[in-house]
Amino acid sequence: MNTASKTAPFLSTAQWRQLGWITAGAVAIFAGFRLLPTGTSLSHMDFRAGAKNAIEFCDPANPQFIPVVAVPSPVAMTVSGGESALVAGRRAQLRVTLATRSGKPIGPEDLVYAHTRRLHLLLVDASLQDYQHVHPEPGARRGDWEFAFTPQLGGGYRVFADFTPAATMRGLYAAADLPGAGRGAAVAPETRGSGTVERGGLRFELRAVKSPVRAREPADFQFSVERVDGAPIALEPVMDALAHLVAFDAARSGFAHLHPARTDLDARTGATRPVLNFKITIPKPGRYVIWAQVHPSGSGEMFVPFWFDVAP
Ligand SMILES: [Cu+2]
Repeated sequence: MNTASKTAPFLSTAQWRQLGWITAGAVAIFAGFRLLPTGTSLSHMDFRAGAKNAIEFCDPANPQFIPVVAVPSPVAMTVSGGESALVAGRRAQLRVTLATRSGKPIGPEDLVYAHTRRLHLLLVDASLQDYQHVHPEPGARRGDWEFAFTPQLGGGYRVFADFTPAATMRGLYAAADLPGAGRGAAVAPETRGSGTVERGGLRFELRAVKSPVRAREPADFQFSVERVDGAPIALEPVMDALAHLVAFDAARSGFAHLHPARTDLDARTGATRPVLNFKITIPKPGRYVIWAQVHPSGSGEMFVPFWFDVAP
């Protein structure tokens, strides 16, 4: 057998050229895909909670009270802008800055839409009598999120952030404090213990199905809205649900964000007293407030507080 044929190329020049083009094409497509904005450049490793990750993995089917302040979040959150301290009644233009513990900024492409928004801020004053829920917009610099709010009360506000990284698809939280001028408001006695609040011709009721509510036991709550005059009432969706309940403990160590068991929005029309069911498990006994966020049509969004005790 002659050696010439052994080393002769097994492809013709034309075939080599074709192979070259195909390879070049494949490389170009691969490079093209690599260059496509794939959303987040962060990985799940960027959101690993160093400590016991009680803060992660909020299971929407069994909402828990999240001890946001007690457990270090894998996300660093700072709030800046506005004046040195909040002033009751004065609108403050503020900025939240989110970054991973290693300092990587967390921008809009790093968070997925959850309840119609990428980032939810829950702001509550020290007396728990003013709760506001705002949705910051991405700022000019990656990691910055701009928002404005008008504190109703003096003293400082705690800001809780609620978001879902695209890299983990699991709810995550962080918290920061906003100092405020003046003394905080004392808790007004008449707000204690009443499961019914009347406001603007509407009657709101929140009651625990089984009383007392006990720590570490799943508790069912029923929330209802009706017109004092008995006329039919419609509820407009708020962040894709008919109402949101947020529970805070007196120390503002964390919160629980509850959504109605019923996810369909059919309960919007025609009823005279729509009733929504919620479930929550609270780990520690003590005094809590549940703020209901609801949008009765024609009344705009409303925030209504209900106080209750959790027994040991
Ligand atoms: Cu929200």
